[in-house]
Amino acid sequence: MSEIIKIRRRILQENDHKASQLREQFKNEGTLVVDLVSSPGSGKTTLLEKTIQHFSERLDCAVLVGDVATELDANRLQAAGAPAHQIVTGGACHLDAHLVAAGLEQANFDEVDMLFLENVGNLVCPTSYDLGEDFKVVLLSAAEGEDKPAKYPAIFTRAAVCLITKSDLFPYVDFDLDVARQNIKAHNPNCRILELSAKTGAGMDAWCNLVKERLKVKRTVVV
Ligand SMILES: Nc1nc2c(ncn2[C@@H]2O[C@H](COP(=O)(O)OP(=O)(O)OP(=O)(O)O)[C@@H](O)[C@H]2O)c(=O)[nH]1
Ligand SMILES: [Mg+2]
Repeated sequence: MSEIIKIRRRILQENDHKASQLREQFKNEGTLVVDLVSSPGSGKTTLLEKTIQHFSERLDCAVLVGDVATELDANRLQAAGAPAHQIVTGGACHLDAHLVAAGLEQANFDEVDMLFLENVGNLVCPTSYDLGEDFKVVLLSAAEGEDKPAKYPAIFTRAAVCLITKSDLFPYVDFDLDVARQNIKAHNPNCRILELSAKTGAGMDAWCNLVKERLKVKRTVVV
């Protein structure tokens, strides 16, 4: 085995160890944790702004958001009404479990019902990193093209949910929804696929219900 493969394997093992500790912590706290992954600009922060607002009077949400630079997204999410903490990776193209643990320590959130992790915009690097989440969600926006699940299969294989975002753009872009669905299902037949527009609100209820149901199931299992 080459040195590079050995080092990469060790990094992932250490990450998995930390992720297991986080998962145990989230289980004890009864917090549902969702990792959002997509290419840059697919609509992660906008989706979270609307999700936070949807739950504002019923459930407590918090967000850890990763970006290579700036605190812009954390500022947006705080303005939307949720405790949010920015992890500035300074170059790293993904969050890892150690960054999440350090971010949580710095953020010092109160216990929440749902913790959203907005990963760094990237369809490749976040795939291999367990963050202790309950499930990963991949976003694919209408403007990106229906071929992306075929070209970047790993994250579509790993994600439990795929959100086809910016559905309000369907009339204006050449996006073949049927082919997109086939491309996702080819890699992950069990993937739950939802179409939505955070801009118009179409499909947002289905997404929020899905998250709420997952929280219910998690708490039923824990208790
Ligand atoms: N038309 C339309 N535009 C949207 C929608 N959701 C997000 N946008 C726009 O898409 C752009 C990127 O949205 P963000 O929410 O910042 O995307 P992101 O995935 O968080 O981006 P990064 O954090 O940089 O990876 C912004 O100009 C949004 O206003 C939508 O449902 N419809
Ligand atoms: Mg963002």
